[in-house]
Amino acid sequence: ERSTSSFSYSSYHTLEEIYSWIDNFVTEHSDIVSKIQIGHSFENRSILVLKFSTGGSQRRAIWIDTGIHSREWITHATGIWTAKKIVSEYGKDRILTNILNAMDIFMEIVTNPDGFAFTHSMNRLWRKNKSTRPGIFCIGVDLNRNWKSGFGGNGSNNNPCSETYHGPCPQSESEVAAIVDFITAHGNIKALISIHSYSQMLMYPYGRSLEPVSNQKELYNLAKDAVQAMYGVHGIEYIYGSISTTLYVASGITVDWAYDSGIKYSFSFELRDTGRYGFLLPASQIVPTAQETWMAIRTIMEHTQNHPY
Ligand code: PAY
Ligand code: ZN
Repeated sequence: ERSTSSFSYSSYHTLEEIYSWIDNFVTEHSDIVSKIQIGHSFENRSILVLKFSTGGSQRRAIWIDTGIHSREWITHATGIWTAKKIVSEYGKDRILTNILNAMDIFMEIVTNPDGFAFTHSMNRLWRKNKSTRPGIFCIGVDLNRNWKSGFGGNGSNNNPCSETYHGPCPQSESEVAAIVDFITAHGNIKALISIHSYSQMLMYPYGRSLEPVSNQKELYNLAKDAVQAMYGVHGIEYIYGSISTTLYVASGITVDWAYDSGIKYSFSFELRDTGRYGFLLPASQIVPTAQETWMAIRTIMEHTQNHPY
């Protein structure tokens, strides 16, 4: 791709296409967007984060990641569309403009680059990363079971051949360690949104147990507002609640770690659909999915901005 104006936001793309889109995007919007390399994957690919900032230093910030599970292609596509939306709405949409005048936004679009490359070359339904270890026959760790919070607990698997294998120890995977190091060093991330598919859900911690978080009422009400805003776009229904009570118990996940690290606005999405196409969501649904998701993300960002802590 030569510029982002010739890039199709309604198609799925390879890793190379996305990485070259990132370079063009940063060049075209260098006033508010920059690219940060936060680490390397197991197979030594760059792990990239987009930073949206209108100034200041270490401003309060929102973190958004997509594609931690490589087969969830709608999430990368939604992330790309969202990045473009942020730059085009800045200065137009009052709410987004206020947010970006006070806070930064970080977006990691390809959170599992090795797995994503593999979904294009060999196995469309690959979920985990691609790490290998001496003496272990099966490949890959589930990056959404490798976080410190509740590591090894219910809804994670000790068997390296399992799709939910948690890995040998917390943050054993460079893809997870890169985020932990970045967010910890930043120290001012106030909301985290981790985007998966599919099931049409908006959820908050905990995944690891049925125990309610201390601001569960606030998160419930915020999720309700966000889901209502989503519904208004195309009439698609999302259900909401804690992960353990809405989906299933899952331990060692991103949002539990974020919440336990002091990020009290931590959410995960499961985007479209509810199973008809599942991970193989037709490209014709990329833009509508991204449009409705944007309304929810905007709702969460606005609440975060209006409730400083
Ligand atoms: O969103 O973090 C979350 C919940 C836990 C997800 C997980 O198992 O890691 C839920 C699944 C996912 O998005 O990976 C749901 C999908 C449909 C799946 O792979 O089963
Ligand atoms: Zn997932």
